[in-house]
Formats: sequence, structure tokens, C-alpha cells
Amino acid sequence: MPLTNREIAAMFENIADMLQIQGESIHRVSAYRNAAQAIRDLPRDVQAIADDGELETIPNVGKIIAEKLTELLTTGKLEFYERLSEEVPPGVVEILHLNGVGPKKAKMFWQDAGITSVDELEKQARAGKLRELSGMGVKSEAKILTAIESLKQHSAETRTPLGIALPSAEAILAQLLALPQAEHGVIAGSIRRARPTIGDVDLLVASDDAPPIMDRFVTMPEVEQVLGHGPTKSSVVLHNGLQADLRVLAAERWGTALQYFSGSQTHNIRIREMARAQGLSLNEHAFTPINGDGAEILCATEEAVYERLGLPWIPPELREDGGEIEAAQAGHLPNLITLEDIRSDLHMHTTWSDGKLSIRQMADAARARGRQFIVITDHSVSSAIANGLSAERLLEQQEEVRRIDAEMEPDFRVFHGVEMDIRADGTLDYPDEVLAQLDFVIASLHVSLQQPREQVTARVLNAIRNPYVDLIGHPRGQLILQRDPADLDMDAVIAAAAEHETALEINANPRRLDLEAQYARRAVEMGVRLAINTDAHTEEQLDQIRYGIMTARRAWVEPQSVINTLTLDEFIEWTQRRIRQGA
Ligand code: DGT
Ligand code: CA
Ligand code: CA
Ligand code: ZN
Repeated sequence: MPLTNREIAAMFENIADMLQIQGESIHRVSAYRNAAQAIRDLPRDVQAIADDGELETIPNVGKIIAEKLTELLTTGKLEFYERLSEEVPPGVVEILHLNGVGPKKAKMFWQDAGITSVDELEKQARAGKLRELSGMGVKSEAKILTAIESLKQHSAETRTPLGIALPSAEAILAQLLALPQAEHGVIAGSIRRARPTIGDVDLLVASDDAPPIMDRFVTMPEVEQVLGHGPTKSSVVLHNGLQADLRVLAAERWGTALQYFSGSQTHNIRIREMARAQGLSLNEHAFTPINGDGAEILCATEEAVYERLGLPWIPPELREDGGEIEAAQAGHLPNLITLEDIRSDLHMHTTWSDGKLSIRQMADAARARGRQFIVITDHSVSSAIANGLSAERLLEQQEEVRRIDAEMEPDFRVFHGVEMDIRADGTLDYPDEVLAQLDFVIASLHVSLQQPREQVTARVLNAIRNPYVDLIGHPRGQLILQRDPADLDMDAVIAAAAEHETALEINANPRRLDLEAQYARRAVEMGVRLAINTDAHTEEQLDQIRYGIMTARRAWVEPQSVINTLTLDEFIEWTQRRIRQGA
């Protein structure tokens, strides 16, 4: 069996972990980690790339990694990997993956206490023995147990982040729609509903000539394995591990199929009940009168399906049986926000901290994407790994921002802000005198996210109450499928944000999508303003705004609830709201 891209990526990831436990330089560790990431994201089979002699065209794959890949692909083995695996037990690597355990601790558990598996670590923690080790205590022992629980939960999941599934599905659909037999097509299922994680990809294509489309689907370069190849349905597994299902159907049945396969199941159960109340059965093919002769009623559009039930078309992001059917019946569906409503991006990083582009480059890139103004918000002093700015450097940066703003005005405006750390003790990273000089202030949790509920909530409340803080960045601190959110009392956070007119962010980075829809929806209901920002560190990340919009739509958000829809004048006025109140 040839190795799959995922197996190779996992092996390189493993090498990075083992090198890290051995105390190797971050440079060498990152080389393997970045290569693993690039291989995991490849649309083609690594073996095919090797056959074309193009390994070094893979991003983050240089000469040394290419040699390792060649050895692995030709011999099926990697000597370097086998040697490392003998030195570092696999269970120690697994311990490294626990939240809050770094390479030093993993090594300490192994060398000082002989712990080489998560099971053993759990046993020792439950027996109260971990607390006796150096640098450990009762609290850190309890944290280990929480981390083990969380690891067990996440490893049971086989879902994929929306940020990986959507581009992958789009690339496949584009290939199918390029065929002359394809009339039109769409990505249905949970991607269409903008769930933050995706179980599998559901594609629909309308055509009267399915076989060429199915043939293409099962032979695309992205395909690792064909699970099924039929006349109306085929299923494949892609190199990135995602399963994709394709259904090809006649255009006159498009509406019922699209409605059915867009889900959610709970929404569809309600829809079928409504049909039954009108004497109709409904499946993915058609409506059929229950007491009739079996003659089908076809719907070519989704609108026709909803119309038959006396409903207006319901945006797919709302279809979770979360009140959307009642709202549709009452004629109160929300006027959901769209990308066209967005005028600004209020959170991004530059080379002043950990971003890749200069201030001017970020401004040009944002302008090219149709934004009218931006705020530069680099990291604050506590974020040492992110090269956070001292107060002096922050004010130096302000001079550059002002200069670039003057150059670009009036076509485009650049404001000066910061993404300030909320420190572990709840204090903020700059004094008020410094914050007073900024146009816009974001406060974010980056450290000690695992504090007990009361403590971590108090930190965020303190930031919300500060009169200079405009926005709480990625409030819950989650990383999708990787790190659980902080245990915040969201009712208290939302109530305080409403009271102090502090906005809450929907961070559009698909690794975060924080606030998630259910919290964003509650915040808006309580009168809180939201911001939808990219938190971009690169040019491409500015395009991730669409994930933020999708999440906001899922949260029933209308344009007027989002400060990024404000005009320049309205935005300036909004940032001065507390001065007006004399706060
Ligand atoms: P996922 O893939 O777990 O992220 O979520 P979905 O919603 O994409 O679910 P999936 O792929 O199982 O099915 C796609 C849609 O097809 C689903 O949202 C509703 C519809 N569907 C699939 N199986 C059933 C079923 O057994 N009953 C009903 N009522 N609908 C179904
Ligand atoms: Ca699906
Ligand atoms: Ca499916
Ligand atoms: Zn940021």
C-alpha cells in the first residue's frame, strides 16, 4: 500500500514533536511542522508529485525534506523517523498534545517519573502523585485531568474545519462545472449552512447526462479512494481525509433535492410535517399527494418547495429549527448581513508584531478587497512570542500609521489601534494614558485561558468596563477542533458588553470563528454590537472575512448590528461614544 498524504503528514508532524521533546531548535522543528501542514493541504497525491520530479515545488518543502520524502516514497521507510521513534516513546508524544503540556513537561514526566503514556499519566494524576513532581501542584494536576478529558473528546471526532472543507469543495465543484454536461451545481449540506465543522461534503449537480460527471468526480487528482461509483450518486475520500458525496439529478428536480440535502435534518423534519399537514409527502425527489395516484409534483427551485408550503425562501444558514420556520410564517425573517455591507476591517497585524506585511501593504491589500478603512492592531507588550509592542514602539508605530493615512486619504483611511492582552491577573497591558491616544482598542485573552470560570470571566469583565476598550477580540479563545474555549460566563459577558457599549468580535479566522453563532445571536438579542474582523497576519487572510460573514448569518445578524458596516463618519462617532457620555 502506498502511503497517503495524510500518513506522511502525520509522520512529519510526529518528527516535529519528537524533535521538540528532545529540545531541538524551533527552526528545525518548524521545518517539519510546516512541511506536514503543506502536505496535508495538497490537492494532489505526493507520490504523483514525486513521479513528476516536483517535490520541491511543494510549499515549505526544501532540499532536506524533499530527500526525506524521496526515501520514504521509494523505500516505504524513513530511517531518521525510525531512529527517533526508538529514542522517544510514542506515548510521550501523545502527552505533548495535551492542552497546557509543553515539550519540557512531557520530557519531565517521562524522565523524572517514567510516564510514557496518557493512561499512565491519568492514573498518576488520579492518585495525586503528579503534584509531587517538580513544577507541579494540585492545580496543575487537575488541569492535566481536564486536558486528558478534552483530548479524548476531540480525538473521537472526525469532523473537518469549515476553512478546509469549503475551499476543497469549491475546487471540486469547479472541475465538475467545467464539464459541458453540467448545467449548474452547488455545495449543499452543512457547508451551505456554514457550520464551523463539517462531517462530509455534499455536492449536487444538475444534468441530464450524469455518467461523464460521475467519471470525472471519481478520477479527480484530489481523490484518494473511491467508496462508490453509481449513476446518480458517488462517494470518494480526498487526500485531505474528507469524504465527498456527489449526486447528479435532472434540473426539473433541483429544488427538492437541494432543499433536502441542505438540511439540517431537524429543519427538514419540520418541513416534512408541514407538507404532511397539507396531504403531501416530501422526499429528496418530489412532493407526492398522500391520497393521490402517486403523481409527483416536481420543484425546479428551492423557492418553489417553500412556496408550496406557504413559506418564503429561508436562507440555509438559518435552517436549524431555531425559530426560522416560525419567523418565516410570520414574515419576520431577518435581513441577513452580506459581504457587500462590510466597509472596514478593524483587526489586523503587521510586521510591527507578528504579521507578514507592512502597514502600507496591509492597507493596499484591504483597499484592493473593497474595504474603505482599516485599523492596524498589532500585539501588546505581554505577547512576547508575537513580538508585542512596548508603549514606546506603539507610539512610534502611530507616526507611521498617521503618515500612511495622510498619503491614502481621502480614498482610504488607516486608523491606529492595538490588540491588547488581558493579562492573567486581569489587568490590561497598557495604562489608560496610552490607550487614550489610540483610535480603537481591542482587548483579547491569549494566556491562562484555562482559569476557573469566575477568574477568567472577571478578567474579561474588567476589560469590557475599561472606557478605552472598544472591542473584545475572539472572546472565548477557542481553536476549532483543537482547543476548548475558556469557561466564560457568557451571560455576564454579554450583559456587561451591552451596558458598557463594548463590541464583541466574530473573529473570521476559520480556526477560531469566535464568537460562534449561538453566542453572537444572543449578544445581538441583548443589544450588543458585533464586529466581524479577519485578524489577518497575511494578505490571503484578509479573504477569510467570508467565514465571519457566514458565521454572522448563521447567528441571524443584520447589518445594523455590526460596526464594520458603519460609514467612516459613523465609525468615528461610534469610537467617541463614551466621550459623548462623559465616561
Ligand atoms: P455533516 O455532514 O455532519 O456536517 O452534516 P450534514 O447536515 O451535511 O449532514 P449529512 O451529510 O449527513 O446529510 C446532508 C443533508 O441531507 C442533511 O443535512 C439532511 C439530509 N439528510 C441526510 N440523511 C438524512 C436522513 O436520514 N433524514 C433526513 N430527514 N435528512 C437527511
Ligand atoms: Ca455533509
Ligand atoms: Ca453526506
Ligand atoms: Zn489579532
